[in-house]
Amino acid sequence: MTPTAKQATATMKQQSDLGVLGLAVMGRNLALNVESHDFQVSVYNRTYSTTDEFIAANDGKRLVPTRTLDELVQSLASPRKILLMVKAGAAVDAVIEQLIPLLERGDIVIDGGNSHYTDTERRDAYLTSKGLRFIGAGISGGEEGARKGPSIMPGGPTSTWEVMQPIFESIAAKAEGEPCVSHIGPGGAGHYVKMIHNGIEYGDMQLICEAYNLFKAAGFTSDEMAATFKRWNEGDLQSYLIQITGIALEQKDPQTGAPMVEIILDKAGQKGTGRWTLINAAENAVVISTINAAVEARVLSALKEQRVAASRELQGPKANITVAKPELVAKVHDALYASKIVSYAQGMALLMTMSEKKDWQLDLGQIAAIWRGGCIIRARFLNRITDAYRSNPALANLMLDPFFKGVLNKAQQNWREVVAMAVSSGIAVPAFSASLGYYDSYRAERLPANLLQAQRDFFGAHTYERVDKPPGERFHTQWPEVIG
Ligand code: NBP
Repeated sequence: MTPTAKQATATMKQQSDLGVLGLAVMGRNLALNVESHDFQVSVYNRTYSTTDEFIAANDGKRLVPTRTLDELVQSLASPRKILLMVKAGAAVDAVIEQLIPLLERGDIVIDGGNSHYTDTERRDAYLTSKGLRFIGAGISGGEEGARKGPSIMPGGPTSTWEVMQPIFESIAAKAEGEPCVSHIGPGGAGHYVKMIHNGIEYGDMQLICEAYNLFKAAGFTSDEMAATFKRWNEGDLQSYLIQITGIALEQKDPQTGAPMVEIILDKAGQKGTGRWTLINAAENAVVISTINAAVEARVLSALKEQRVAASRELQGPKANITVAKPELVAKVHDALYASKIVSYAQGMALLMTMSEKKDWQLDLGQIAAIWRGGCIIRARFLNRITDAYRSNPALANLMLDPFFKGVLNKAQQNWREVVAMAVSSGIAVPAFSASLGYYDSYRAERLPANLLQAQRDFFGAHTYERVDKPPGERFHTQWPEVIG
């Protein structure tokens, strides 16, 4: 036995503070994170060899391997706390069914996977009916976050959150000294907020890709682009995604020496959380056009073979970006920053709508605060969102906050020029232009919806309101008959 192992064994408790069920990438790293904060962790994986390997690789740590679920449950201090880190979907239900007969009243099951919030609500009601307690916790940050400090979005009853709080707060990332975790709300609120986080992540990534695409069309080398993103990471665009983009762009393919990103096939994958966000936004009539554009951009990218064929059939202009490079960088910076603000404004509007609908009482400022560290969208600018909602919790739209309004007003001219430049060069910028379209629609005193209402009244007698009469009064016109 190594000295560390001896020392650890000496401090082993009879029963563990937490059980982690599922030892794939996330589970094993979270178990190590919890253990490193002075907790004893029991671990279980359906395939025992994984548990065995994990324990062998982490000799001396306060980890207790368990071979069966019964052993796992028996190894835990009461009330038992079991963190499920299994594949989202049927596996979560299967594991819950197996655990129920083994657990006692008041024990806590935490689902830390990427579950759909409606599944979480269903499981919450089910476990509560069995006298058990349930937390649906969104956990963001991937492998590294899980090990070193993720952003955690737990939903469930306040009393259950309070039991979990010491563990969650110690393992979460810290941003300016504050743990990136707080109680989000009841039921499925935590997993819902994680879903919106992922939707926003899709938007952020696509906006960065559009900036890259414009730079490429303007003849930037990948090293020039890397330097640009690195510089941006020092300023108001500072974020994890900008940082990793700068690093990725300077990597060279060891086989060819070419920039690594140019060797990677332009076909994006997705796991579905972006699509869930779109469906939910549509169900609640909230516009999230930037995230929508981002999800659709991934879908279109996947049609690689069709795109290659169409590139020979469908005509467009030759890219012709003549703006000097430093000027282009400044303009694209503004387009990216403004589009990002719009994307967050849309995401926050969706959070606010669902909060009201479900009476979750989400604290939008606090949600932005716990996204500042650990998670994929971590960024300096989230502090500004926190400030915006702290000074006005009823803010109708983030774009109207004095700080963001100032940025948008300053950036809007460059933003337009970038979108115009892209359109006239035949370069698709779906997220930049969707964001600008939202901005221009939202700030339009009068939209062409008057004509739309005329059309609806024409073919369906749907009636309309008049500009010169009180709201709510409905009118109908006998429109001329259409022949043929
Ligand atoms: P996976 O999502 O790849 O799931 C693999 C784990 O699930 C293994 O431990 C596997 O056991 C277990 N499992 C399955 Br599959 N079916 C099971 C069943 N019927 N009963 C018991 N165990 C079962 O793991 P992951 O990538 O670590 O992700 C875990 C969760 O965290 C997911 O919901 C994921 O979406 C979410 N998440 C992942 C990331 C990431 O970066 N990977 C980031 C954020 C959130 P086995 O070894 O016996 O097959």
